[in-house]
Amino acid sequence: MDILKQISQYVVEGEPGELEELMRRALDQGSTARELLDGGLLDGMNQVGELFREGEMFVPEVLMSARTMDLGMEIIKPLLGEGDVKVAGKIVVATVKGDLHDIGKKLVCMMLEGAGYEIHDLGVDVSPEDICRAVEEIRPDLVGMSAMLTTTMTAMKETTEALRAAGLYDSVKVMVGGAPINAGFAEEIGANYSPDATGAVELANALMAS
Ligand code: B12
Repeated sequence: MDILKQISQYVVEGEPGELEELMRRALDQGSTARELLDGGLLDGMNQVGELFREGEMFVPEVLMSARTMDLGMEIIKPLLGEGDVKVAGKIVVATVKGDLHDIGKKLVCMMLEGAGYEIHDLGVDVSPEDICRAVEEIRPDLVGMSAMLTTTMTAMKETTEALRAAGLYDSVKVMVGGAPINAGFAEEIGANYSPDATGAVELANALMAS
């Protein structure tokens, strides 16, 4: 089996020890962080998503896969940002209230950090009030919100409304993303959308320039 397929398989099976060893070996042998991310880790997580949807994987197994994916991302994190030193802007990022999914958000943070942004990651299940408080304290250029459940998308709307009510909305630009989110929803709530982490960097750069 080729190395990328094996990495993806370890994510599906939730085997962090094996994954770490193989990823370090692959990097030693000249694979790039980007190759391991796209062809290995993300491919594995996509398979997990399908198996979960089909009822062939359950929450405890998905958690093991998530932990394995996390470890894989930690290994490549220092390599993705190599070469960038300038601070492109400050971004507050959070998974919204009621939502505990953070793999995609972490990936977005990693890519933005790699592109030179100063990231303030507030974590998961973050209320509109806490996001407003962070915006007041940190005074970021951008706010990024992640939601993976259709039931938590509404918390994004509540957050943009809370930012407006607190008079903070005009001082930041808001980006949103996550599986149930689309451009139409983003526009409706006064935010900007990108479907993935690479797009998030392009979007952040465009928003900073506008
Ligand atoms: C891993 C996972 C979990 C893990 C999360 C672990 C963790 N630490 O994150 C655990 C087991 C905890 C979990 C729990 C639940 N989950 Co879940 N989970 C998933 C799964 C399989 C993968 C998500 C993932 O990490 N994908 C990989 C990452 C890299 O992709 P991503 O998150 O989409 O992020 C990318 C983009 O969306 C975008 N992006 C993300 N955020 C942002 C933010 C910004 C600003 C931007 C610009 C872009 C952006 O960029 C990212 C990188 O490219 C998905 C299936 C799926 N297809 O998504 C279900 C899924 C999201 N879960 C689902 C469900 C139902 C649940 C539970 C309710 C299950 C239960 N019965 O308990 C709970 C809810 C817990 C809660 N309150 O949040 C459903 C949601 C259905 C829906 N429409 O609402 C899904 C779609 C599975 C399914 N098909 O049924 N889950």
